[in-house]
Amino acid sequence: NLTEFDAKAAESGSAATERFRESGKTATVEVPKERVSLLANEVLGAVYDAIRKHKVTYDEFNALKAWLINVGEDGEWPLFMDVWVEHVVEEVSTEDREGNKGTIEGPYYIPGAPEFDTPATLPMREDEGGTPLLFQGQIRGVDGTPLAGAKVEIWHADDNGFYSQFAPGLPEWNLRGTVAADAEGNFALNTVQPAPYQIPTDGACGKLIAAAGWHAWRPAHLHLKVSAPGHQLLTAQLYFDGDQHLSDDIASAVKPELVLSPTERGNGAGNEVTYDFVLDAV
Ligand code: MBD
Ligand code: FE
Repeated sequence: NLTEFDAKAAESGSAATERFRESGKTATVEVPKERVSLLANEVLGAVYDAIRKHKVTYDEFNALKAWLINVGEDGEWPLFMDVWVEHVVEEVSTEDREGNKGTIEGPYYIPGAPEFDTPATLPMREDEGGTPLLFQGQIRGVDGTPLAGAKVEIWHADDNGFYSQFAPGLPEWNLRGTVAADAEGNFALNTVQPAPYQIPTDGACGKLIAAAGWHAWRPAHLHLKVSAPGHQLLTAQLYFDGDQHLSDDIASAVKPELVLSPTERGNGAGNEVTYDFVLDAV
């Protein structure tokens, strides 16, 4: 009987690769020839520049080749892309928004989580670890109008830093859910505060981190997708004040607007925090 502590990079990686293939994200993509050529030339040009500038050796070239092969074998291309590339794509694709800041989706989103009306409690184990957290807020348009029909999808790691469906031994939808807000866009949900998250250290991405002398940590975070009819989908993460990795997230996905400051509810009831979302119209 495997537990979440038996999580292996190659298994969470291949689950993430499989999920990406099934996501439909590539189904409609057709990038024009001119654009492929432009971008491929520019990226390769940047690689040639680095090789010349630093006089890259054959040993280094072969080490890179071997490592790239391992990224694929470990299924870690989704992890690599989301940790080291997605934040800039997110930045340029949302630069015109007036409403809420968002941030990267990351590799562990799964659509179709169980649905609840507000106030909700996310699916969790009877003895789920972590400080209980009541998370509530309102979803509005940029003009301040409360948005009827709004939904908050939320997914996050447990108190040990593991995600359901990507580590063994966890209930299928643990700490994942879709919460329907009320007619005024208000939502409230009960969960537990996640722990800081370390990306798998035993796969190819972990090898790069160790070889470069970096660290593998992300600050503790809640992942969210907030939606409402007639409005742009907001993909975001929320972090916690005082987390030591807010300033050195390996995935470069922290923004100051996305940091929560929960307060104690008293009587051992855990913490609570209010955070409102503002969505741009489509
Ligand atoms: C995560 O949990 C995550 O959110 C990102 C962006 C990358 C790896 C793991
Ligand atoms: Fe995450």
